[in-house]
Amino acid sequence: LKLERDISNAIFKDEFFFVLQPLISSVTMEVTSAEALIRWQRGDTIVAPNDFIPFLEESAMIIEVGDKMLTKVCEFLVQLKQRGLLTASFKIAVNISGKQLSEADFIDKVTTVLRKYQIAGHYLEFEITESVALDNLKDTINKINELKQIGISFSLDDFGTGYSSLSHLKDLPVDKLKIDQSFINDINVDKQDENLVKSILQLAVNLGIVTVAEGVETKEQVEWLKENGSMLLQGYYFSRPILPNEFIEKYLISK
Ligand code: G
Ligand code: G
Ligand code: MN
Ligand code: NA
Repeated sequence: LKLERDISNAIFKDEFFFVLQPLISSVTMEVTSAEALIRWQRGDTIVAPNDFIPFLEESAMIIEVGDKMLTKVCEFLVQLKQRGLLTASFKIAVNISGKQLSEADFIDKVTTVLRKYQIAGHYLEFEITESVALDNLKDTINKINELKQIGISFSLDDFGTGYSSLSHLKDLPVDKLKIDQSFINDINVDKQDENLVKSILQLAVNLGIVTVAEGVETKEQVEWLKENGSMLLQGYYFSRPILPNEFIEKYLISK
């Protein structure tokens, strides 16, 4: 298939890059971190991850591409550090696929890249989804704990969309819970969604987990989420995912 051949060529030609979307504190309204989102420069079109990540995952090429993403994010952090733009509380969140996390040498790879670039672990966050986490719960918990030892934090992505079990959430040592945008969309329209998000926020408070509301698009949503205690906000209302250089200009230099 042409797509598959193009994808494997894309790895050699280094056609993958990332954009950054800021996460904003609902208390200070300052940017606290950013999520790195992969893109594929295929000729003169930019391909979104949903159109190629599934292929990468099927073929195990996701390992190579995921490793490369981590390297690129570390290189970006080095650039920030050298320019004096890296504050101690800033971090970049990287999406980690289940195939990566279940690799036996995943932790070795992560520590090696951090050492190579002299980047402290607390500058990184790993986003995993519920399905990944529950795939092999015991192994996942062990790996998360080991990576947390070197300062890397974890967030549970797309919360609410998987075959989630609230009882598993208690066992997963994640720092953040990202409430899927499908629940945020109708937060001040649909009473049921409103109640659902309220209970997720309450649950997170009880478990001592920081909440992130994803897909925030309106001022009304921002107000509602502030009032109801979502600690971090992410979405087009603040910014679309933008190129790393734009992110520097917009959020790290101009302040
Ligand atoms: O950027 P966009 O909203 O189109 O991202 C769509 C999906 O692709 C999201 O679910 C996101 O988690 C996933 N994704 C983005 N970047 C990466 C990446 O580097 N690795 C993996 N495994 N998934 C990613
Ligand atoms: O990793 P995750 O599954 O959370 O991917 C987030 C996806 O949501 C990315 O593809 C990103 O481009 C997209 N996204 C981010 N903010 C918004 C938003 O405000 N509205 C919509 N519709 N999509 C968003
Ligand atoms: Mn994510
Ligand atoms: Na998400």
